[in-house]
Amino acid sequence: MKLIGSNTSPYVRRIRLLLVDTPHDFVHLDIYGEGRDELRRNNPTLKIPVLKDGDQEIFDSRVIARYLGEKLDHPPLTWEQENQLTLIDGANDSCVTLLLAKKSGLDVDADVMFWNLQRERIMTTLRTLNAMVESGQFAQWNYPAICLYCLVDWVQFRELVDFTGVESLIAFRDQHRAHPMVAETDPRNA
Ligand SMILES: N[C@@H](CCC(=O)N[C@@H](CS)C(=O)NCC(=O)O)C(=O)O
Repeated sequence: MKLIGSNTSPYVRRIRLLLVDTPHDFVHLDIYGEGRDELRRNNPTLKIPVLKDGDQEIFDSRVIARYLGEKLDHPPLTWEQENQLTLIDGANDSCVTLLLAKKSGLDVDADVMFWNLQRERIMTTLRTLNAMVESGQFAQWNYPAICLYCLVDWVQFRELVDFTGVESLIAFRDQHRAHPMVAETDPRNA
């Protein structure tokens, strides 16, 4: 099995943590630089992660997780867990949008509808996730918890969000630093 991604992407990190006990090759690509041709060859959506298992190619972390879940005999996610992933992905997608806009030299703090919508979504989803953490819904180190960890740690690393009022997310992150492969996949070491 081969996982194509980058060593900073939170979407890739979640699959690396899911594959912790599964032998695989990890290929890091600089998707905005010299790795872009390789990305073009591997995924027309031009996004990472991509999983290759023999002749089977799988795009999108959510589908990769479902594929691996079936292959590795993990129990399927409950509808509540699917909703947790949708909340995490909602925040994560808007944060990626803000980061790419910043890297493009745009003023993401401007009071304009597009940036306001991203910031509003990020804060409504993070507040909901913060309350879920406080009510014990992320107590187990399972796939949704892995995804939340990767989101929070990456958002803090990229300095995209003020965590005032959602500090339980930081406490959650700090509690889970010691799990296998978490330190090895830290985007700060990329
Ligand atoms: N829904 C996708 C999102 C993946 C995604 O947005 N990955 C980012 C890297 S963190 C990416 O490839 N961005 C490239 C781009 O937006 O041009 C998934 O879950 O795999």
